[in-house]
Formats: sequence, structure tokens, C-alpha cells
Amino acid sequence: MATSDGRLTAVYDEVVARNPGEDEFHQAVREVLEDLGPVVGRHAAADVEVIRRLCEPERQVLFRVPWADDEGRPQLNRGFRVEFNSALGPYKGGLRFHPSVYLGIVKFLGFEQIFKNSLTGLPIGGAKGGSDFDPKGRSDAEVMRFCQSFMTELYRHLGEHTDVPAGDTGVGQREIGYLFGQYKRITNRYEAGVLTGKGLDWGGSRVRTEATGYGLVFFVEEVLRASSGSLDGTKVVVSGSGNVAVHAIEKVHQLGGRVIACSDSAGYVVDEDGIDLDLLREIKEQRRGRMSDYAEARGRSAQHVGDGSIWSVPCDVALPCATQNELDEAGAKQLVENGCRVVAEGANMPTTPDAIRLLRDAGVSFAPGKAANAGGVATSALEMQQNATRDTWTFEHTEQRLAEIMHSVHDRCLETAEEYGRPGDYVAGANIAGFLRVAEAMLALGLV
Ligand code: NDP
Ligand code: 2IT
Repeated sequence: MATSDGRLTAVYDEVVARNPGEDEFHQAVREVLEDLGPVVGRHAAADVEVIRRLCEPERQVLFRVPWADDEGRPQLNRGFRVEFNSALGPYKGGLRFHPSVYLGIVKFLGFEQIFKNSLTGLPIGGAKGGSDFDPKGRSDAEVMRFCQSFMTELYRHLGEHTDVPAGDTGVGQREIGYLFGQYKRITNRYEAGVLTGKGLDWGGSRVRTEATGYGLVFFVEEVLRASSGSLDGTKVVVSGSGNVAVHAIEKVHQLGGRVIACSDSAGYVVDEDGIDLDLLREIKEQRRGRMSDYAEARGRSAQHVGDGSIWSVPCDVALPCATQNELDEAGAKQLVENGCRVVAEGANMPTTPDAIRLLRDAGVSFAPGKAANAGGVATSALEMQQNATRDTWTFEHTEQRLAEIMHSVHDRCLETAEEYGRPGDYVAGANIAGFLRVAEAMLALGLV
């Protein structure tokens, strides 16, 4: 591990030994600990015992999820909820439904969530959950039965003051609806604040659907502004074509940039005229179709590439918005060679450590997910505020609050990086600032 502080290396070694085979979790812990060297010994809250405790989840729930498919055949999945840290507020973080989900993925996401939520300045702890259930190709009725079975176990661990899940990969408003319905039925309570990402008629907040992608682009605007630039006229590449990607594309277009490529797990599309958002939405959100369907429907201006890397498409700004470790060293090298100036993570941990190093060394501004994609969970906290006061805010007001939060997350990263001798380093700034707020609270709350 790249730190001269042997005590941090010992904490990392212990994490690896106690959590064997959980590579993504090790990676996420390592990325944070490597930046804490300058803080240990300089700040009272940066106590090595606090750091050690921070790496151990407060509670981990693993459960069986049995359900019946449309043919009446029994199916079996595994459910997870890792309640990582509640020093700043109720556990908060999304649920992911994807066949790749196992404990190591849930722990990496939950660990990152602690620092992200801390950076927002809002009263939310860190958690993550999900299942290895694959919603692809499943009917609405199957998804509903799965969600009902999942919630039949999970409900006992949740509550508006205890643990508040939301969506993530594979979990959108449809799934949140089925989960909320089952929670309401079991508890006989209309406890709107127990889940976020709800529909507007049943306790949801305006802008929550758009928030992660919009917030990401607000963050990029701040990064460009710091070097007197703007998004106007820039060429942007966005990986993925789900919730985060679609709303990032929308905001880039609103601010005068042009997104010329996006992707799914089966390939990417280059569309030099700019991605047609209405068409993309119709295919992805209404038909649950593929990027190849988009290229076919779009005609001559769009080209679908089934094998190859989206990072080979020349651009000024790259926004990885699909999944973890999707931008590796080779991809980063291509981006640098093609003159890319900014990489900002919409997904969680999409850039490998080698790729981050390469980008930093080449002078590319790099914004880590725990800062750049914090707009989603921040707007979830705004949804909780509205639920608590039984109020609903306008789109304009909520978007304004989101923009202010992203602005302050950006400034907090830069100021902290400067203070600890790493000027311009958003990664160090995010890790240190996120860490200090939660560590101070942990110290104040005693050995619990
Ligand atoms: P969605 O399920 O809406 O979309 C995921 C997108 O990523 C799809 O286009 C999917 O393609 C693609 N994808 C998934 N896995 C892979 C893979 N292995 N290789 C290539 N493409 C892949 O999820 P979200 O947009 O909500 O989430 C995307 C990322 O953003 C995740 O890392 C998530 O943790 C993060 N995030 C989400 C937030 C939110 O509010 N939703 C908040 C902050 C971060 P395909 O359809 O082919 O699977
Ligand atoms: O990774 C994330 O920040 C999310 N999936 C959103 C979590 C939330 O509780 O809104």
C-alpha cells in the first residue's frame, strides 16, 4: 500500500485478512487509507483505532430470497444489507440487483457511501444492499414477487430513523414501488421516509430521478470553471445508458456540450450528431431495449461497436456511468492520447487505481465518484426532509438545492486538498474531508 504510515498498512492488512476474497472492498478501503497518511497525527479525530472501526460494518444482514417465476417454479436468490456506519444519521444507501452482486461488492459500495454521504454535509450514515437477482428478461409480475419476498425479510431492519434504502443498478422506481408497497403492507404504516426514489404521487421528490446525472454535470462545470473553462462546445463521452448516464447526457446537452457516445454491457454507440435523448429514452426506459436497437433506429449518424472500448472515442470530457472498474489503464491511456481534460465518475469506483494514477500524472482533472456522484444521495436526503415535514418542493427549488450541494462538495474537496498539501487533488480532498466529518462524530459518540 502506498503510505509510509505503518499503522495504516496494518489496518489495511487486517481488512484483507478478515474479509478474504472481497477484492472490490479491499480496493475501496485501500484508496481511502492511502490518502489518510497526512491526517493521522495532525488531527485529533484521525485516531488509528477510529479508522480501524470505520472499516468494520456496524451490521451485516444476509438472507434467503425465495420466489416463484411465472411458470410457478421456485427460484432462489441471496439478499444483502450492509449497515456500515450510523455516526452521522440513519443508514442510507441504495440497493443493487445484478447477478454480479456478492458481499464484497455490497461492502465496497457501503464503505464508499459513508464518505460520500459525509461530504454532502447532510445527516445520513452509510449503507448498501442488494441481491444477485437479475431483473433482465423478467416480467413485471416476477420482479414484483421478488421485491415482495426481499422486503419480507428486510423490513425488520429498516425504518425512517434506522435505515433508508434507495435505488442503484437494476433498481429504479418500479422496484422501489413494489418494495414500498410490501413494507407498507407488513408494517401497516405509511412511512414514506423509509425508502427514497419514490414516485411523485406516493412520497417522492422532484429531481431525485435526475439527481445523480445532473449533480455529476454540475460538478464537472465547477471543475471546468476552476480552470476558466465551461461545458459549452465540449465533446463528451458517457459510458452506460441507465439512470445516471441518461440524466448526465440530458444536463450536458442543456449546458451546451455534446455527448457523442454511450454504451451498455453489450457495446457502445458513437453518434457524432449527438445522442438523441428522446430516442435513447424510448428504447431504454420504455422498451428496455439495447444500444444496438438505438443505432438501428437512429440510422446513418450512429455506429454500434460490439467489441472495443468506449474510451477510444476522442473527447474533452469522459463520464464513466456504468459500473466498477470499467475504465482501466489502457482506456485511460487512450483518453490522454486523445486530449481528454476531465474525467468525472458517475458510477461508483469505475476507474481502476492504475488508471487514476495515469490520469493524475498526465494532468487530467479527475473527480472521484464519492464527490461527483453525491447528488443522488443528497437529493434522497432532500426527499427525506420533505417526507418528514409532509411537504413537496418545486422542481426549480429542489434543483437549486442540488446545485448548491454539488458546489459545496466541490469546494470542500479543493479546500481540504489544499490544506493537506495536495492542491487540485479531488481524490485526496474527498477522502480526507469525508473521513474527518464522520471520524469526529465517531469520536464524540464514544466506543460504540
Ligand atoms: P442502471 O441499472 O440504471 O444502469 C446501469 C447501466 O450500466 C446500464 O446501461 C448497464 O448496461 C450498464 N452496465 C452495468 N454493468 C455493466 C458492465 N459490467 N459493463 C458495462 N456496462 C454495464 O444503474 P444506474 O445508472 O443507477 O447506476 C450506474 C452506476 O452509478 C453504478 O455504479 C451505481 O452504483 C452508480 N450510482 C447510481 C446512483 C443512482 O442514484 N442511481 C447514485 C450514485 C451512483 P446493461 O443494461 O447492459 O446492463
Ligand atoms: O451510490 C449511491 O449514492 C446511490 N445509489 C444512491 C443512494 C441513495 O440512498 O440515494
